[in-house]
Amino acid sequence: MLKTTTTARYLFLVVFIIIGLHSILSFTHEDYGRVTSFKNIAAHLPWSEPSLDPVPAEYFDHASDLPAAHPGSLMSRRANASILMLARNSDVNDAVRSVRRLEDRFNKKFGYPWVFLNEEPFSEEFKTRISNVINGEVSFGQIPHEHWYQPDWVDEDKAKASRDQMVADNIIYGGSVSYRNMCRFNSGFFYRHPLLQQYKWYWRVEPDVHFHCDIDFDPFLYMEDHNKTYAFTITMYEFRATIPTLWDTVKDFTKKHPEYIAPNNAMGYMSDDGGDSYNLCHFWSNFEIASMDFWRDEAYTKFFEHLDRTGGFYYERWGDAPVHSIAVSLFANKDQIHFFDEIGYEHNPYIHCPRGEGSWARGKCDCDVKRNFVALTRWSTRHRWRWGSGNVEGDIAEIVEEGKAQVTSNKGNTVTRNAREGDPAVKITRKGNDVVKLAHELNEVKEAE
Ligand SMILES: Nc1nc2c(ncn2[C@@H]2O[C@H](COP(=O)(O)OP(=O)(O)OP(=O)(O)O)[C@@H](O)[C@H]2O)c(=O)[nH]1
Ligand SMILES: *[C@@H]1O[C@H](CO)[C@@H](O)[C@H](O)[C@H]1NC(C)=O
Ligand SMILES: *[C@@H]1O[C@H](CO)[C@@H](O)[C@H](O)[C@H]1NC(C)=O
Ligand SMILES: [Mg+2]
Repeated sequence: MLKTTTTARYLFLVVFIIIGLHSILSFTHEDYGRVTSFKNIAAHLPWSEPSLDPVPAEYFDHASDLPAAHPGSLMSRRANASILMLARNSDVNDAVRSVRRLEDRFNKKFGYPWVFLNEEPFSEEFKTRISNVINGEVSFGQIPHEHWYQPDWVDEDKAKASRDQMVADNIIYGGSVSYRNMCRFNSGFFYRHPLLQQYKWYWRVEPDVHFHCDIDFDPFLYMEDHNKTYAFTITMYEFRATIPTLWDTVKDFTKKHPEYIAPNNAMGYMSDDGGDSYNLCHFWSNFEIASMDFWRDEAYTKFFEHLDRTGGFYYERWGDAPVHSIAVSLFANKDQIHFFDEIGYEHNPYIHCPRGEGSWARGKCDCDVKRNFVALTRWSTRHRWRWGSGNVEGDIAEIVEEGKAQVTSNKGNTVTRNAREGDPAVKITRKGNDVVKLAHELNEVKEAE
């Protein structure tokens, strides 16, 4: 595990350099024709860690720098964006809490419009109580019937048998049809709602989530200016039992449509064997800031149709998180996926608390950074490394910037390496003996093929 934020920053730097070299090498040495084959996507175009690109200082608001006083400054620009919540009338208390928290920490300053969606008409109580905690614009929409309910062509007997089996297997939400409706809607329909047509960007918010820090910058503008498509705060593993055939369905699609695969995709994030199997990694989609135009585009539209036609949203229990994550990792370039370290976020039971230098204090965060085990450690340990001419590989366990790094072999020998300036020592864990290498020795690294 990474010890400090300094070492974490180093890791990203090292990964970036290594990947840069590797990309050049693999492009010059390999046969271009193989690039479009699914199996080889990751081998040619490896995933690098999402950069820990901090949001630049000029994006932050300063108390004296109000938009009215400084027309033309960043604070006076606005993105074509809305904040979106899907909720039931019965969610009203939790919905109000989320809204209040995001208004306090972010939106009272920025005033982005809220959109609430529900497959039923919102109650007067829901509308009144939500409107009471929002200063700006808010609208409430009903979801068209055909965007929500299980389609007729889905074989209900087959779907029911699979739900019953999932209940017997104790799979979370395994017996719920409404949960499946919700996952399918969030995968392929929300961005088609008439209330959202006028917007490009959305920020997805759920009932009873927490925003732990002041967000004194506009994440939409940051994304627009930096050519980002999709942003997340937490990443984790999906339950395999909910998606038994999803990956094969994805592979069918990419075989038919290699033209949609981004040249510099993030396949390496989702697969440890070059695309053969899915490693279950996904962005936790209860938080998303993303471009709806990506979902509206031809690639994702065809992809969603392909998935939907199999009935997997009902015969299994495909979640919108793996569906979105797989799509964005394949059809967007990896630089277009952004990790917002600055946004302290919690959806029970997981939390992301900012760890970038100075972010926690600047954001007046109320979260405990020690509870923060999910996001970055999973990114960084996701990477496998090879070195030398053999086939040895392992996971990075620690980067030592100064002094020596030491590992003990199975036979009890200790191996040490002294970090040099600009060339940290890297501890790598693997099945046999752990090893320690200098960063420059990892330049030969190849991703799993
Ligand atoms: N209108 C409507 N919204 C729903 C329905 N089911 C879920 N949602 C919303 O869809 C989002 C995800 O549902 P959740 O129940 O939070 O699912 P989850 O985040 O996987 O699980 P939790 O751990 O229970 O939060 C939330 O914004 C819910 O309010 C439904 O049947 N109707
Ligand atoms: C906002 O984005 C949507 C979707 O891309 C687009 O249709 C609309 O014209 C945009 N509005 C403005 C004011 O740019
Ligand atoms: C944004 O990224 C896309 C995909 O990588 C690329 O085609 C486009 O040229 C980029 N635009 C800018 C302004 O950098
Ligand atoms: Mg939830």
